[in-house]
Amino acid sequence: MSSRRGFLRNILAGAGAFASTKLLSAKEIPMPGDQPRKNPVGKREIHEPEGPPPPVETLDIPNLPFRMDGGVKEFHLIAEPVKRQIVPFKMMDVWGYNGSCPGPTIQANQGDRVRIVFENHLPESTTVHWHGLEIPIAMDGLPYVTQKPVPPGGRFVYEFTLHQEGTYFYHSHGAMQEMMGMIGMFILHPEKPYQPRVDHDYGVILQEWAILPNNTIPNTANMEFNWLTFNGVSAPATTPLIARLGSRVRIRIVNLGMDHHPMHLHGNQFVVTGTEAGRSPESTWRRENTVLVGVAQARDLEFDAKYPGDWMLHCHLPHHMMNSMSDLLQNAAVVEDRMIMTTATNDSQALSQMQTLANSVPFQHVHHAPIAENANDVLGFPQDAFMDMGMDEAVAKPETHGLPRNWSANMMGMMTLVRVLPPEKYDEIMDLKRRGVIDQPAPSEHHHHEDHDHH
Ligand SMILES: [Cu+2]
Repeated sequence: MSSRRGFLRNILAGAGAFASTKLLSAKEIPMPGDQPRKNPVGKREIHEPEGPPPPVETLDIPNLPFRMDGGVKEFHLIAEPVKRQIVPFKMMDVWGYNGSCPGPTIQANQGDRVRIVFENHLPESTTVHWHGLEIPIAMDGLPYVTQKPVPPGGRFVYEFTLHQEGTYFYHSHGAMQEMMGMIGMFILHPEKPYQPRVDHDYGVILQEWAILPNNTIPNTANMEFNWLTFNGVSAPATTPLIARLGSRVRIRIVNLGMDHHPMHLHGNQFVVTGTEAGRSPESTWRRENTVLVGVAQARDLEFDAKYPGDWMLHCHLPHHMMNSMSDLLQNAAVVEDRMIMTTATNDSQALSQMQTLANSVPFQHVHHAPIAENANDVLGFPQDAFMDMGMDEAVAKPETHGLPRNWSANMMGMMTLVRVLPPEKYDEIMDLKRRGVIDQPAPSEHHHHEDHDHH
């Protein structure tokens, strides 16, 4: 019980750290589109545009603060080892920037002069490449070709003018370092606000990792990946994207890994309004609900949030909709060569497996979904039967407020919820966020599975 409290405290401390980062950046980063707004291309059906466009929110990742030096926006970017809790029961030792993996989001405006003072706190040399930016060759971050590698303890000053707009990213130009997590988003807000205006603007970085049981360090040479993340966390630890009913939503998705990810949104159609090369002309927008985000690509999606509900956004590759359960099996006699296989083939095995996990991490869980009496007589069983792993309490945050009990049981891998909420529900969550209140799901009775009886 005390360890559970400690765990919640850690979560709270983490949330506080993120909150303060957000406050800092909110103060330091001017809102895009300061210029007066014209009412554009006719009337929107469901809402009237008002105010400047919102800043981009890369949930679970802070913004990189800056200071003004004359007319130059100066950022400090530090490459360093980072500990990242991917889900409540799994920690990763990865590399990133400024204590975050992926690195903090850089937001600037089209036309800005920026200086990025880069320091290398890694045990090996590195550089920073600005993916898609049209900048002088000396700033391109290609080791030996455009600059000397930045040695451990060394620094390099990148400085350039941004004439583009859109969704970009920065990354190390070493293949293994990329797979250790060294990427961050770089948002260029347009001089003239995009039309139509959006009310919510979210950023998501897709990554994948190969981490063996009882290990915390990604195997960067591996070709099979057992952990798939949005902004450095796997579902159900991913923070839901919150949207007010009747608003327009943009989601910017960037992919750096070994696989392409078909990203699917439930219950809505969106249009792809931009790529890694910036905004696309409206004549090219087409309706889709699944968009392939290839390696090194960015895709901006927009849709009108007119259907209330908790709509899932996820990679549709089946293996990217799982978390490695092999960590569960550390005490089991058999670990199959399929890293994601469960060794449980019946009720009591599955329940004791769940109890093992529940004991190792202080979270409340519930039982798996019902199975047939003769399940074990059916060839192929089990498939999804024992994958359910509810952990509502351990991943609770303001954005999960009001989700149905055990919502987290089927959330795994590259997955999150887009919660389209009526105004009063939306305001309630915004209020919880402002006050930094962690939502606590209704408690249910504690028990051990040894005492479990069927119901
Ligand atoms: Cu995928």
